[in-house]
Amino acid sequence: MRLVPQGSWMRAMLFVAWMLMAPRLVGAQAAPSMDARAPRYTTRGVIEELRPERRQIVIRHEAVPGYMPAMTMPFSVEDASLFEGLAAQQRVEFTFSVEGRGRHVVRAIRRR
Ligand SMILES: [Cu+2]
Repeated sequence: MRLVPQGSWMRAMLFVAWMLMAPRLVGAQAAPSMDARAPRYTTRGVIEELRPERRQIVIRHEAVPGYMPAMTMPFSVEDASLFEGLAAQQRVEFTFSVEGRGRHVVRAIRRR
């Protein structure tokens, strides 16, 4: 390593540190929510509509005791692989988490 004046070396180190940290900071903001404390519920329903381009599944779901009555609503999908093998009108059992701002995210889903 070439010897450089102290000030330049410090600046270089700060720059390297910034380069290492920046992608993580950006990643932390863009990363999908995965709060381990987010409440999760499992229920059953029927797929009304698949919206892979919007990362959504509209499900007519049964009542979720203590949380919400039966209704048709969109759920977010962060893991696109969950769409595989699904089709409209399928009966499913699924687990979703309740994230910030009332976002409901499908965490697991299977045909029944
Ligand atoms: Cu609902």
